[in-house]
Amino acid sequence: KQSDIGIIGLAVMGENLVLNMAGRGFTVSVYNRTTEKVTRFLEGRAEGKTITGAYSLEELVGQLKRPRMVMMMVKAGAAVDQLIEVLIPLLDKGDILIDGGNSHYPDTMLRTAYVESQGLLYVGTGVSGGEEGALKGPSMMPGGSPAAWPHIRPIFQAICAKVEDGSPCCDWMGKNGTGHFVKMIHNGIEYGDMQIICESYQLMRDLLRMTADEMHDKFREWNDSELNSYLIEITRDILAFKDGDGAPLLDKILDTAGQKGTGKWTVISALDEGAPLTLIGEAVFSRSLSAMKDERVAASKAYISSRPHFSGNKATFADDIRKALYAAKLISYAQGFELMRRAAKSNGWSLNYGRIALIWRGGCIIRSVFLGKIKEAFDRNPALSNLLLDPYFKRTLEELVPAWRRVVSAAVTHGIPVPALSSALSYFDGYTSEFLPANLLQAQRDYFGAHTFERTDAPRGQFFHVNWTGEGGMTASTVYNA
Ligand code: 2AM
Repeated sequence: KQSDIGIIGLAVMGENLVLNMAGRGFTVSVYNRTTEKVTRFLEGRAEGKTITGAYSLEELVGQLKRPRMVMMMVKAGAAVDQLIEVLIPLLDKGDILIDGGNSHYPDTMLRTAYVESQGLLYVGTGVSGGEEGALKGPSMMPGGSPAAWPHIRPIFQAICAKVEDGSPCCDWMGKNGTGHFVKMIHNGIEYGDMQIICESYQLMRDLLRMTADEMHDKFREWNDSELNSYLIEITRDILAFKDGDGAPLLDKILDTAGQKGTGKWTVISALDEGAPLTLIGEAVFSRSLSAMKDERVAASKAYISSRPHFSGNKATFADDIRKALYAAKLISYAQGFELMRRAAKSNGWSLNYGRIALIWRGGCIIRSVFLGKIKEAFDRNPALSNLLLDPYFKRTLEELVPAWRRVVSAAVTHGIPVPALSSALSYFDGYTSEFLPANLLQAQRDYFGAHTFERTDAPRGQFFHVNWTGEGGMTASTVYNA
């Protein structure tokens, strides 16, 4: 009897995905480079399930139904390219190679073209939800060769998370690198969500001097509001978690953040696309700053700060923090979706933004009730250019902005860093400004580099150069828009 799918790579994500598939009634063949892991898996967690082991790639391929589906769950990078090279000669026309790892989307674009040129189909799929998601139902973002979708769909939509109405948190994202691109954006948004939660926590801890238990209560309240989400929920639980001695464990965790690089990729892609992804950018930089622990300790001694004591009403201010958090979240998602829109345009993709919001509603780390609002916004207007122009976003932001300004003002006055909350507010103020000071910027560029400018009293697209000093010539440099 032949298997429905073959999985290569029995690390945590691979193992859990295999168990998830077997639990849904699929037959799965498994292979791992270090073959002892195959035996250990078969004799352990896979025992008694519809899982078959293979001890070579040839054996794995030989165990599969046609068209064969081979899913790689291996380390991103060279391992994927090596496996592709070995697998191509073992597979036949129409067989499907799937990369379920955390690959960078430009790699997936190249690999799709290469594998397609060899007569096979290629899929790069984002899988989000961590270990538990992989086992119980992840959010899945596949993209690549469109002809592969009807074949992988029954398995992927069976094993993925479901929204309350039963909709699967997995859908086809589009051609070549779209799956891994959307997963990358998901991770960037995750960085942003975590950062604004952390800034809210710091405001409560350092400005309002709240205890862990008091903050736990706040996050519990917030989780029952429109902020309801996985990350708020785990923050609530983290604040309640006590170490062996009964003190909050959180207070004993060193404040230096790590990162694996997907947030950085997102920000690099924003810079490449010219998309103002300010909140996620600040989230990435905040992790970098946090990692400079020794320097921060030294600087904190060099600059003894006299941070004024908070004298306002703590209860109302705590509620203002909730509002600032939600407002910044709206901005972060508007920025993230704007980046997707731009990347889709430059790569010739047609992304379905409502569908992406729906896929993120369940299973993944950024799952939240709020994503339903984004889905509704794109249902109302699939061509929506920026989420901030949607009526729900507009109404909600108008309601939140006064509290958001109070929070940022108080943070600045009291010396509490709020890079994400404040830069998002500046973005909002800039986005909603008819006039920005870029007139001066253009004048400066023309002054020193003859870069030319457009005039408010002339048609757009007509460029002027002025001899600012009376010395340089009247030769304008070539117009460019970098
Ligand atoms: P291993 O158990 O033999 O190390 C996560 O590291 C997973 O990727 C593991 O299952 C690991 O196999 C696999 N992996 C890493 N590099 C690989 C490669 N070059 N070829 C095949 N599998 C690889």
